[in-house]
Amino acid sequence: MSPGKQWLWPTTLPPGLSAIQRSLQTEFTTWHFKSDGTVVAWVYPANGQTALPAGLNGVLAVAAGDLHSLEIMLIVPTITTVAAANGQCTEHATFSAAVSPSTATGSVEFLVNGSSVGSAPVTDGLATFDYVVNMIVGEYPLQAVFSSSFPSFADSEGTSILTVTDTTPPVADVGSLPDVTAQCSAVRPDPPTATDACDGQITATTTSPATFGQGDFTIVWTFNDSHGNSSEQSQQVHVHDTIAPTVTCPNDVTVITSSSSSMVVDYPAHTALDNS
Ligand SMILES: [Ca+2]
Repeated sequence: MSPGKQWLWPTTLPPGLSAIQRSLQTEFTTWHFKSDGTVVAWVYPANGQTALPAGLNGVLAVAAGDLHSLEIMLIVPTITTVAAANGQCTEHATFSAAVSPSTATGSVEFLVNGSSVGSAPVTDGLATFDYVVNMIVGEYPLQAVFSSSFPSFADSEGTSILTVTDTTPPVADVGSLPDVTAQCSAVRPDPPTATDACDGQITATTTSPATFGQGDFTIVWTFNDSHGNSSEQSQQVHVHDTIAPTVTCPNDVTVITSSSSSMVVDYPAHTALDNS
């Protein structure tokens, strides 16, 4: 026979019974599921108890009473929904599995790519699990396996797909880059790095020239990940000659003149050195 017409929880128990997990009552019969997996039937007013029989397909137990023989059928819950919020490579994804009937008690184990990643209890027909993704971009099979804590509910399984995406650009490793200052000219500094959740460390690229003359410049560094996301970081270059030339005076020139009026004196030109 199929499970009964009415669930009663709690219900009045026959005297002397303990460890009753749940009871089911029909028009003429009440039977009780014990936490050790046995079943007690309570019928007018005799009661009989039996352990779980082996080899009966879909039958949890048979309990004999005074007027009745009861076959307790296995209730097979179904996982109606398995969902995974899309996850980024090293971020969190939320798995959920809806179990029907909602009275089913137990837990749902989640498996990604065939490997168990953890389990969550079923509450009001729903199990949710926070999964820290540590995988490359792609699609992975997701399984949800319900295991009942109550003997009249069978295990059940549902499947879905975990989609790991990358929509997050790389994040620069330092908040700001130091200015480059020089008097005469400057060489473009080494490129900075950034860290990406999916690609790891990324080295910047730029279209700025390799050297800079006099003036103020902005180097725009670009970090590109392998999934079309990018971020930028700028660095200032200031090249200004602020040092005046240094004059070197020639040595004194001493001449002996035979004229009292004038005399031509030759001396080398003055020179100056500049830092540029
Ligand atoms: Ca990325």
